[in-house]
Amino acid sequence: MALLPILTAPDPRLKKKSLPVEAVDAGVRQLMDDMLETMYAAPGIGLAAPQVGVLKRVIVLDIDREDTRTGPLLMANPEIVEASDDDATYEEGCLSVPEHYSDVVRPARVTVRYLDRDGKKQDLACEGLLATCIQHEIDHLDGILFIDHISSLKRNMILRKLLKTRKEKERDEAEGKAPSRTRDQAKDPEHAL
Ligand code: GNR
Ligand code: NI
Repeated sequence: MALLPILTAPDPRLKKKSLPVEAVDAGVRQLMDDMLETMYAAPGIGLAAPQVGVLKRVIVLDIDREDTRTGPLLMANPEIVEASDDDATYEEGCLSVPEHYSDVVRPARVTVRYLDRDGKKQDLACEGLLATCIQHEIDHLDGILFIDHISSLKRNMILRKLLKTRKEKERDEAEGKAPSRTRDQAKDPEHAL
């Protein structure tokens, strides 16, 4: 098991279309297990392979709620085979768009067809947060983020803020490489100049 670094927007890899897996082999199972561990650690309720820089159609989810206790769901090549006409609105967030949340409208119920960890074909009917989350994860496999479902004004504002935060972090890290004397060290005779 391993924790994988999560990419944040804007990153060109998050805009790419992922390729189906040919089979759920040992490599894909390893990826699923690492993604699940990474998702729990984040913490999040879903994660798609492109978020960890792997452009394969693999997603993991775990919606642990009073009304929907599915346990961990590991899916390869997931596809929506049925969607309801009526919509539901959820306030969505994304590990690749940290600290930003927006209402997104999607079909309220969907049926998803996928290969499970054993490579067995499954059909799962979903509603509520699980339906929303599965659609959010499959969007990732097509290079779509939840901010692509909101107004371009709001989207561009979020992307600008994310870029600014990243630049500040990079600047702090660059300065951190040559650590300046801390206040405590300055007071300590052993660190006197
Ligand atoms: O952890 C997550 N929470 C969430 C909340 C509402 C709608 C979608 C999600 S998915 C998100 C984790 C994530 O970024 N998955 O791609
Ligand atoms: Ni996401």
